[in-house]
Amino acid sequence: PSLRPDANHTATLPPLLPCQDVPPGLVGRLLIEFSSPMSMERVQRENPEVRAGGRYVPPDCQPRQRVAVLVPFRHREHHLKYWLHYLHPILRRQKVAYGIYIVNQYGEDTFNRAKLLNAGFLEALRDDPEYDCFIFSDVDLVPMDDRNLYRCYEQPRHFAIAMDKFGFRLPYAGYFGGVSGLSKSQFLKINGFPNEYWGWGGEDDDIFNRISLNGMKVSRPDVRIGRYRMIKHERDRHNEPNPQRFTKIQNTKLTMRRDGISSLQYRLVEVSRHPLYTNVTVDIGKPP
Ligand code: UDH
Repeated sequence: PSLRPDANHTATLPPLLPCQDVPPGLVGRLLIEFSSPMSMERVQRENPEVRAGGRYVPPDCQPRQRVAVLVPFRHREHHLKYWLHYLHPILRRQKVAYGIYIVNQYGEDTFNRAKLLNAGFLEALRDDPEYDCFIFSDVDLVPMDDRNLYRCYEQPRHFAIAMDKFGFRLPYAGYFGGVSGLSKSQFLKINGFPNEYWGWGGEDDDIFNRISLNGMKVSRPDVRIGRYRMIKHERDRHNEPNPQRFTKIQNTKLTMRRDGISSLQYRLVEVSRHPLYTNVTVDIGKPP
């Protein structure tokens, strides 16, 4: 008789062992490029293990965390194909139990990355209340090493520490942009992200301030492992640099308790399950 009886008898299966702290199938440094053509059909064909809505659970071990990967988004379909092409296999090798959420800003008003991510946090939890770890990733950033483990840590994590566009170095000590991760309790402790940064810049520094002001420290991978390639692009329309960002980041201590997940308001426009991701379109309004 088989050790793995058919579906009618799964209740008798022995429980899976916890996934190993260092997953055994990692390959290390990866070749990442964005010049060969990519299609969503190809990415779907190459990732049949991913379930509808971009969900995956390792089949051979019991994952320790449930990870929602949230991507702020508008009009970046071309980047999304590459991002999904690279990220799904990496997350699978990392033995992550995950769901991918593309948090799409409705309409054409000024972009607001941090507010989108706040909305994504609540919508992911509504989709699956079991998520206990949240990874926030720009759609144009792909890790160059699968030892950069997409999970949550004792302290809030900054993953994208060595991007090609910054010469594979941190641009400044308090940089928290690009890709970051907080457990549910770390996220709630800082009252989530600020909702009041419209346009480009500053929201990541505000989040860094929130973490420090709440007695936490940013944790980071080794600089040889935290390397990223960014898909080159021009500045998007309706995401101009925000001139208020310099004064706003001086005031995090005063604003963080009133501005955050506790004060978030938005209108859910649509949730749709695609083969490799869940699209969540939200109307987050416009700057005052
Ligand atoms: N994003 C969108 N759509 C937008 C704006 C931003 O999806 O219209 C998301 C996307 O996930 C992106 C992230 O927000 O990766 C961050 O925005 P960004 O890529 O514009 O920020 P970055 O700092 O680039 O990477 C700034 C403009 C650089 C212009 C350089 C011209 N040579």
